[in-house]
Amino acid sequence: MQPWMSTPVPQLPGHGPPLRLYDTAAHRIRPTAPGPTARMYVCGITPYDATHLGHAATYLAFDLVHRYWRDAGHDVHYVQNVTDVDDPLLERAQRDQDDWVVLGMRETALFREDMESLRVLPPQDFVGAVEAIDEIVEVVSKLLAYGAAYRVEDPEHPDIYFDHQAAAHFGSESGYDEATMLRCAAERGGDPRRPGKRHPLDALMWRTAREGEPAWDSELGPGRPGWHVECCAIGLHRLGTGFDVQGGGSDLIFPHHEFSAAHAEALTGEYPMAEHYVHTGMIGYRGEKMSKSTGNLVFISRLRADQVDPMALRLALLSGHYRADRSWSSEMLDEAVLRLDRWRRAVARPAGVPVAETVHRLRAHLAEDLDTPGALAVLDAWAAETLTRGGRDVTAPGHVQAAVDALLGIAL
Ligand code: 5CA
Ligand code: ZN
Repeated sequence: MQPWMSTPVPQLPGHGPPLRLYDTAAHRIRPTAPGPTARMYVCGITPYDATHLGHAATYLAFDLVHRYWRDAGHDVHYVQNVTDVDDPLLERAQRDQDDWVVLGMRETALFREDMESLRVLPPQDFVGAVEAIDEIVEVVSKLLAYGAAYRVEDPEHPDIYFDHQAAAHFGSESGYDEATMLRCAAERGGDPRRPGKRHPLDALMWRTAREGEPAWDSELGPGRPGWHVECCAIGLHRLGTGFDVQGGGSDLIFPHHEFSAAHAEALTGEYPMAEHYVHTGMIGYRGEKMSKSTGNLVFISRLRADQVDPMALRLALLSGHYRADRSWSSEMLDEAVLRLDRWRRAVARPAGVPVAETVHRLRAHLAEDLDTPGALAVLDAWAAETLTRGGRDVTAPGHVQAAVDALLGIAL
């Protein structure tokens, strides 16, 4: 698929410390250590509804990773998928008597516009499940041949499942016990009660064709892919194994990322699929997680239509820490509008207070697990001093403007 347009990223003098991120699998903050090209896979949208603030917050967090690595001198190979064939998309299309392909295309187009307006740097590879069917079939076929996948004993629908015991490190990504795994699987797209499986946890890899559902001919027989194998195949095919970051919201810790990692281990014999598993907190609204199924959504496109400055929106979403579950409120946006105005007035001054220390501290906060509240406070202090004391450094406003753009993605 075509990704969205990129915005130019200013080059800043110097570098910050290596980026450290919380790794779900290790239960602690660890340094990232990418090679010349940093490799990141972030789970993309299922395009059956418009992008809401929760999605946006997640992609903004990984945009900061992308930007920090670029600032540190790395190239970044960033891959993102689009789950453009899956149950929720098909169900929504049927409910609205819509064509599922057109629904997916429409919502993906809107997502691109939303990302561009928020100045999220695009992935290098933006890949739909449908365009990756051949890659997915190859993975499933190999896992069947290795005995890591099997067909359920159901003559009508001999669907293919992954035997979770085929990966020696199964469970190491989430760290969950079996009861928690079973509960999460039931809540998040799994089917623990499906008869004929070797174990209730085993996850669907290939769903044989059903009346009225899309299906692709393949050596596995006509059908469509399961969800976890989609991200495993798309990621491995482009990044190889042992890439730097696998990312998404905390709702993907289990079963999605556990199974993608387990498929990859059973397929390649190598472990781990990703050096860091990075998960964002959930954005809530009116007391509940913002989700398409709950319907308590605030859409980015709606806010854009209401003339909300996307930079204020970006700043509002960055004002909390990415790992914290947090609630959206319109006051957050009001505060961000005022903050943005103070920063803009300060960089519009002909001179400001010196910035070397400011940029150093800004980088240091971001390097420590993307401490955006700390980073924003550093900039607040510079803006306040420049607005009250004035300052004599004529290069300062330009430097701050470039740093805020390069590292935080905010155009002042
Ligand atoms: N297509 C799959 C991933 S392969 C999927 O989960 N799609 S999604 O549209 O449901 O979510 C897209 C991304 O937004 C995922 O990374 C998900 O974890 C994240 N996300 C969903 N809801 C929220 C929320 N309320 N707050 C923060 N992130 C969220
Ligand atoms: Zn995914």
